[in-house]
Amino acid sequence: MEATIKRDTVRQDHFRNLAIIAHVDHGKTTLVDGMLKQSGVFHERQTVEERVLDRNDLERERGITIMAKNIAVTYQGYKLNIVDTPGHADFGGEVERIVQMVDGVLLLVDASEGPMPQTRFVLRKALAAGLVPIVVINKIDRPNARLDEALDEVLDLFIDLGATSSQLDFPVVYTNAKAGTATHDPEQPGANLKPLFDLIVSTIPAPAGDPDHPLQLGVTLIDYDTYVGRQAIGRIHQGAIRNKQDVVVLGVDGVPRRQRLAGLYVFDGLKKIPVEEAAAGEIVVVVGLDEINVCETIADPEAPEPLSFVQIDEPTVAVTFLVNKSPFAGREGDFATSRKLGERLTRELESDVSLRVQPSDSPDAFLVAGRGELHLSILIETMRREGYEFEVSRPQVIEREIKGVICEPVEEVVIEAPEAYVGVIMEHLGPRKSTMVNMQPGADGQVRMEFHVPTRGLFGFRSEFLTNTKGTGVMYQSFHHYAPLAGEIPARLRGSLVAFEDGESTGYGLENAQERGDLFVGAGVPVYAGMIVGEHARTGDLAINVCKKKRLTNMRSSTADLGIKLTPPRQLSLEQCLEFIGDDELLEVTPQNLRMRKAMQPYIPR
Ligand SMILES: Nc1nc2c(ncn2[C@@H]2O[C@H](COP(=O)(O)OP(=O)(O)OP(=O)(O)O)[C@@H](O)[C@H]2O)c(=O)[nH]1
Ligand SMILES: [Mg+2]
Repeated sequence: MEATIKRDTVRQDHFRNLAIIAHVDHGKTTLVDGMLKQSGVFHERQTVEERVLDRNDLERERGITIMAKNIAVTYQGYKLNIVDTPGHADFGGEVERIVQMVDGVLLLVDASEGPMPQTRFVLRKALAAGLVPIVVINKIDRPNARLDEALDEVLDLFIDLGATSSQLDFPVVYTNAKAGTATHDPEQPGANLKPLFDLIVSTIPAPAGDPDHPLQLGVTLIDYDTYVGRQAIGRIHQGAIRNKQDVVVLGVDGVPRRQRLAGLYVFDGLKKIPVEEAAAGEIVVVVGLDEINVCETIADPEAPEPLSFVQIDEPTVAVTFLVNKSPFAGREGDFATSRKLGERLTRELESDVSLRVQPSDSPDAFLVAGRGELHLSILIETMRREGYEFEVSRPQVIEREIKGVICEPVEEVVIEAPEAYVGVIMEHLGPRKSTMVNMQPGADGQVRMEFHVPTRGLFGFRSEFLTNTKGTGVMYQSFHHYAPLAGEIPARLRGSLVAFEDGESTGYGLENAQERGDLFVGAGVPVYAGMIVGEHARTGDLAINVCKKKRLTNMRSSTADLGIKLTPPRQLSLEQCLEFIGDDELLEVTPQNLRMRKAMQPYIPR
């Protein structure tokens, strides 16, 4: 938004607007807990759950932040508007927008891990937006914390990203977010977060903006509330805004829309409190502008002038969403039509600017592009919980022509694993067209390796990696650059076990099937011809009759099943299903079930 704002005009001295950015799990949301607690937001005896901001179901289940969220605390007369951001690479789009709302960032770095791929990504965005950084070395209580190395690596990262000399002069504070303590000297343990609060007030500049200028409010986040409807969250860059006033919304499409505010709020602790007026520098919530989207400007009707928003990185991965056409279609979901599917996907676009939805040649299929498999799988999971049923195709990477050459996305992958597994990791990454860029021994026999791998080559790698390292390895990936196509990458080696007719799986049928591979279903499960019931132990598919009943002798069939020993089926998660399905296969998603099937219909076993 630099273009229209002179950051050095009038400053709103009692505000500080900042975001907390970091790689996934480095402790952002936990630090917010501490800041909320120590600024007296909760009553003395109130029990507060951990990571209180991660309140949506999927966030709590997965222990990660998916959506950025605002809070505000008061410290010594200053109002600190703080934005917690997601650290997972797939939700990097949130961070890209938020840097436009704040003047400074807390760059959190885990003291034992040091900077990781997403640290680089978020710091690059923050530096490019000209934000003032404070480096927070967190988790200093961990036994393998290495404060000096971590800090050195952060400094290298700043230099590498071309930080200006004043950005390089960043202050550092050491924290234990879990205990809620900060200190300037790691030898002297802190007692509370006061050193951090003081640093925020003294280093992050007060927001610029002239309250007498015509209104310009940049919308950065959208929230919903069943009570008040659509809420636009953004910063007032210039001027002031009054509740119930008329405004003009300058849309991304360039068409101005005149509308009236129905409510105006500011953040206070975890809450939004109604106000009659707010001015430049403040971050506000605006209600009543029905169609409002992110990256739009709310402006003065007399002198409407748009803010310029920075370009958001393009999506790298796409899946096709299709109307469910499996033999079980329409049985389990509340919304299943092409119209419902299209409307829901379009709605998602309004709040998620890093997503793209394109109609396809068929009215029943939509191409949905996002930042990564998790970005898309969270959307799939959210929709299925809302009652939608549909099918999705295998994820594809989005190629792009650069200077006449077809290029594909390449990810930076950081792997940490015990030394003993280096061989097997290399063996599996090799055929995936990876390039090793760094390898160094870490603490306790661990090795840290950095690779560049085409995004395409990483599909299906994670589960293989976890198996190969017996769950001891960690792996992070983040989009790095586009490069010319790397050549052919071998597809999944093992085929699918495919049910051969409609019916219900039986112990007897499954017992035969399990000799041919790993099963995904147990006994008594409704199946249809063409449904994938397991992974074949060899290449190529195998059609198999899992509904077969033992010919009745004089025993009843249920008793006949008693002697059967079935290995418990492998339950694939949504992400694992997306990784498993091949080009000629689909994943059927309903509120109750995930089923994989051959796309061909009717299914004719070969
Ligand atoms: N030992 C220790 N653990 C911490 C500290 N800070 C955070 N943690 C733990 O680290 C884990 C991740 O913390 P979060 O606050 O969810 O991390 P985050 O950066 O918000 O993660 P994302 O939002 O998913 O990127 C949690 O289990 C925290 O309890 C710390 O200072 N010391
Ligand atoms: Mg978080």
